[in-house]
Amino acid sequence: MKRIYLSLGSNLGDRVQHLARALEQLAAPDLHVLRSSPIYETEPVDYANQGWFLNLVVEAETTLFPKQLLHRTQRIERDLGRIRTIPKGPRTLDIDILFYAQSTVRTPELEIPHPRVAERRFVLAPLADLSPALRHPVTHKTVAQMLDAAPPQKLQRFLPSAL
Ligand code: GSY
Repeated sequence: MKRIYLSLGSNLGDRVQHLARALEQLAAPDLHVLRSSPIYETEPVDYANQGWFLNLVVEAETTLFPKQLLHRTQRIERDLGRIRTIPKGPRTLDIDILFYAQSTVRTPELEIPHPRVAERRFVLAPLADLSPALRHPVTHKTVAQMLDAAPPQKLQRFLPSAL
């Protein structure tokens, strides 16, 4: 069993429902969701001309290998109606793999830890609610330290938890 952290985001349609359905679909015999963070409403980064996101982070345990996990998360994104239109633009659901135990993966298809984890308050704030002392396997910084150093981004708590 490997401990993993996933970031979920939605900024199209019924955002709470998309996150709730994604959490339901993540739960499986080979993936056990342990905890889900509060939901934050967050201003968009990278592509500003779009609606605000709802974001949360999930802590889970899985027997899936990283590539299998990626394919699982991509299938859930597709099932929830994700259509890739504008790159970095609006989406019903996005699932990013943040950490896979203390492992690193670098392939054209997949990078773990997520390459932008330290820059994204919309990831670090909910992650810090779950595991502030978790360390990045390459920089060895804790989540709390990364959150302190991250660039500004507007966000606020929206709901206590989606579970
Ligand atoms: O990479 C996740 C999709 N995404 C988000 C997001 O989930 N939240 C916010 N606030 N901005 C984002 N920009 C992108 S791309």
